Amino acid sequence: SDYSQEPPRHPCLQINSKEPFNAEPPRSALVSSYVTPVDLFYKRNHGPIPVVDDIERYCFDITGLIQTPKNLYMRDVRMLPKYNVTAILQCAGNRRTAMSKTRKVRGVGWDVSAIGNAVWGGAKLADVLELVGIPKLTSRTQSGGKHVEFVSIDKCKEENGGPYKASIPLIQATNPEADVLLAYEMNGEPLNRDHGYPLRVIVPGVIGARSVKWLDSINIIAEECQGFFMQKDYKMFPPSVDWDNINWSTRRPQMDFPVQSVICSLEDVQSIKPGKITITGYAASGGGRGIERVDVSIDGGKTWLEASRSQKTGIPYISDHESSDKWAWVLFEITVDIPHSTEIVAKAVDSAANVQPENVQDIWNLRGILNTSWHRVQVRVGH
Ligand code: MTE
Ligand code: MO
Repeated sequence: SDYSQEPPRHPCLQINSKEPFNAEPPRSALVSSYVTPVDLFYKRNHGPIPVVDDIERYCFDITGLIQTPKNLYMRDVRMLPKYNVTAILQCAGNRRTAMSKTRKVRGVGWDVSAIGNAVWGGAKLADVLELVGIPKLTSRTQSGGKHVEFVSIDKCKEENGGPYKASIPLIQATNPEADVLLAYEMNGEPLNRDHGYPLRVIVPGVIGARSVKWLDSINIIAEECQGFFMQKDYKMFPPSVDWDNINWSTRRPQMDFPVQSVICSLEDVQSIKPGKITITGYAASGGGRGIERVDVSIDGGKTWLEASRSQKTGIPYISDHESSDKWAWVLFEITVDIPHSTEIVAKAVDSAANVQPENVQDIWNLRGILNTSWHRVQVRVGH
C-alpha cells in the first residue's frame, strides 16, 4: 500500500495506528465545543487516503436492481436540495482500550474520543435515489427487503486490496426522515481528504463503519453487502464467543449505536485539589433516540446526581425531537464538591429508557466493540 500521499494532520491527535492512519483528539478537546472542529475530529481508516484531484471528472455509478443505471457527477448532487444535518459519528471501537483491560480483544485501541459531532452538508440519499426511479418511502412503499450498498475508492487489506464497502436497508435509504446523506461538506467547508473528499455517506444514528467515505458506486442489491466489514467484523458477540468457536454467520451486522456517555474533563486517573470541580462530558444514543438524562456519581455508583445537559452552546437541552438535534450529542455538566479521593461515574438514559450497562465484563466481546459501560474515572485528592 502507498502511504506517500497522506494529508497533513493536527499535532494534538493521539495516533493509535500510523498506516492506516487512526487517531483521536485528547478527550478534553471534545467538550470545548458543541460542534467538533474538523482537524480534531477522529480519523478512522483502513487503507491509504485516496487522491481525487479532478473534481470535474469525479463521478459515481448507481447500478444493480434498477431499470436505468446512472452515472452521477458532483454537479448532479449539488443540484438537489442541500441539507445540513448535525450528527455524531462514533466508531464501534470507541473505548476499546478499556474493554481490552478486562480481557484481550482484537482491534485498534481507542480511548474515549473515537466520536465527534459535526454539521454534515449534502443531498439526501432519498433524493439521489429518486433520480434513478426509486420512489421515496411512503406508507405504501414496498422495498422488497432490498439493500443499498456503498462502495469506496480506497483499498484495504481486509478486502484483499479491494475497496471498503457497507450497506443499509433500502427502506432506510429512501426514508427522508432517516436523514441519510451524500455529504460534500463538513462544518460548512468542503469535506477534507481524511473525511471522505469529495463525497461520503452519512448514516445518522448508526455505527461509523456504515458511513462510507470516498464514494465510488452505489449498488441496489437483494441481500445485505457481503463485504468483510459487514460480515466478518462489526458484529456484536456474547462474552462466551472467542476466536476458536466463532461462527460469524450467527449474528447480524451491527447498525444502531446503543446509549453512551463519557466524562471528558477528567483523565482515567486524575489528581485534583480538594473542593469544587465541574465535570463535563458527552452523551449520545443511536437510532434517533434522544438523551433523557445523565446521572453522575461521586461515590463509585452508590448515589447519583442529575447533570444538566445542553445542545448548541449554552442552550439547555429538552429531550424532544422537535426542538433538538436528534442525531447529535448532548454535552453534560455538573459542579460537585470532592473532599477526598473517589471514583466518579457517568451513565446516560436515552428516550427509550435504555441505560448503559454497569460493567464492561458483561458486554465483553472478542472484537471489542460497543463499550458503553458506565464511564469511571479515579480522582486522587491531594492537599
Ligand atoms: N469508509 C471508507 N471508504 N474506508 C474506511 O476505512 N472507515 C469507517 C467509516 N467509513 C472507513 C469508511 C469507519 S470504521 C468509521 S468509524 C468512519 O468511517 C470514520 O469516519 P471519519 O474518519 O470521518 O471519522
Ligand atoms: Mo469504526
